[in-house]
Amino acid sequence: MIRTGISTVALALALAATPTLAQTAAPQTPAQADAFVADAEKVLGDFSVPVQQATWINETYITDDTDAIAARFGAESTELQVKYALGAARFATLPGLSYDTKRKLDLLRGGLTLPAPTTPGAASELATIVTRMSSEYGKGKGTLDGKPINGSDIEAAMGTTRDPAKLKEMWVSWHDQVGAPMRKDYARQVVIANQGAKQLGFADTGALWRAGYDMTPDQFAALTDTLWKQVEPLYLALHTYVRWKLNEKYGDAVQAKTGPIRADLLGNMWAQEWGNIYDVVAPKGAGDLGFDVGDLLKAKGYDPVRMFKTGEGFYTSLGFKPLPESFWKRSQIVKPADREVICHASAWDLDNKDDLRIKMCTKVNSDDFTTIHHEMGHNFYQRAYNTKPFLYENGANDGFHEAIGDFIALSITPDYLVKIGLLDPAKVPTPDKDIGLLLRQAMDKVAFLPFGLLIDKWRWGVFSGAIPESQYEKGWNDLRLKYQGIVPPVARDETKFDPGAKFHVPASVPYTRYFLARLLQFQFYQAACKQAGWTGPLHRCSFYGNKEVGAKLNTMLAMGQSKPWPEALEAFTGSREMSGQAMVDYFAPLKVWLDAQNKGKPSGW
Ligand code: X8Z
Ligand code: ZN
Repeated sequence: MIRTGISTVALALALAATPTLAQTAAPQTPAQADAFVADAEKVLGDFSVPVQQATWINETYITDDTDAIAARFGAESTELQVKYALGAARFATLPGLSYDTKRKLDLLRGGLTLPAPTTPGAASELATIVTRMSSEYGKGKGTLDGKPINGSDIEAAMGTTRDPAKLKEMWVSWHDQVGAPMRKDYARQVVIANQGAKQLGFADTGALWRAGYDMTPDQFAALTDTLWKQVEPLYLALHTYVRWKLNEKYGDAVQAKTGPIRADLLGNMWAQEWGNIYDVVAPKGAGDLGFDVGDLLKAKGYDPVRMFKTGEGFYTSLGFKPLPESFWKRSQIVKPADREVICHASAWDLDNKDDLRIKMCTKVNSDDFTTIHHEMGHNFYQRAYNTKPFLYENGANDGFHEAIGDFIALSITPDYLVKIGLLDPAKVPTPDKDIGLLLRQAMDKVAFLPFGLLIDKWRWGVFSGAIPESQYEKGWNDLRLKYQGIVPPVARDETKFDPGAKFHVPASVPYTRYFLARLLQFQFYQAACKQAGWTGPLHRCSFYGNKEVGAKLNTMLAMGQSKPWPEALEAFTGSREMSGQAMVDYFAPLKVWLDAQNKGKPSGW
């Protein structure tokens, strides 16, 4: 899977604050540092292959045995990474280090997501807990009409069901049956990982996560707040409009005209993307797009493999080499019928060279068509940097990794759908349908922003102790209300654990990356459309087939994490700043329209 990114400045600062680490052991020479890094790179690179193989087998065939094997490899991998992280600390203040050695030492120190302390047994206990939570999530079931329903089916059903009682049943059963049972394991995991983070010189695990962005953890937290402020008015306008429409559809008893929105009405189990209820909010006339990508795929008889081939076709049109033969043999494209797997989509490079794979439980619908482009973005990124040294084989920061495929998918415009034969040319929405197109896009992209931000606000709070174990559930619901303006369909108490019902919490995947990616993808898209000489409305631009854009993109991707992320951003966009402005520009016509619709209506919650 995707390894995490890292910072340089932050680590140096963190290190300076921990003299015990910096001052242990005798002084070293730059040549010894070079040798240490070379050894680390070789050993960690070699060991990452069997670790990934064991994890792949576990996630595509969950049994007690594969859990045990994955946990064992996970523990060994953590121990090894911790050993090198602690070793790297000894060289950090040494003068005369080369640029690459210095950067790689910093990467070694901050490269763990869940460190364990060196206490015997700690890494093993942590790995066992993490594997258990992740597998329990994979096997998790909710109910619909009283019957069990698995994760990928319930996710799809939340998108198509419009009966509030059934939505409530699915929401409550999923959160009660999947989230609540992991509460104790999660709390224990926090304790162990925090001990590990402290031993590495970080205040807590959240500070370690925030250290991966070429600035200090505090600076990074402040940056995320600044970025949110740029796009918050857009979210507020969408929330106001959508709440009104939900009230029109369901009436006051289900969705009031004021206050927060009921979380299960938004077409997604986590209320993170709302595009599935576009039919509920579409304005008359201007909102009738005349097509839905999922319906088009079904009408043309697409199956999941053809959806994948279509996604690959976008990348090859930019000049990227087709995926290797092994991709098609080894990927898990649909849910196996005879065993438990983790359905949540992920992209892998098992040998850090060209053993690229995707693991999905693909359904023929619009969400999964986008997800295929998303996952392939990871694979093409991994391949672009596969000649870099092992420690540089990662995204410029983790937000970049998450943004590439989404940026490509922004080019799935009506004209593009015509080009690939999915949409009848006579059905291309006319310019008077632009608001509908933008609103459809905003329901996914804009709606996501506060969710993308709050998952790690919660985890940062949990790791720092600001949200104690006795208030896990309250802390979660407070943030959901504050940032998203949503409430659960039924009252929750501290016997529950709703964060555990979202994949990335049990699987320990940091989430701020997706918030950053939501903004970065519009920066990339705006830049690509400019490179392509596009002069029309931004949301109608598709750079499909543009080899110059592809070549320039490849330059950024091939850098991996060899340089601080502003350099990678500059290489493709000319800017060194992450910013919400490109997204604001893209949705500017919609904002004007939403403000007009919302006039005189209650806003906020
Ligand atoms: O987890 C993912 C990808 C795998 S990296 C499918 N995403 C986030 C989510 O599903 O919550 C993509 C969008 C946000
Ligand atoms: Zn991803």
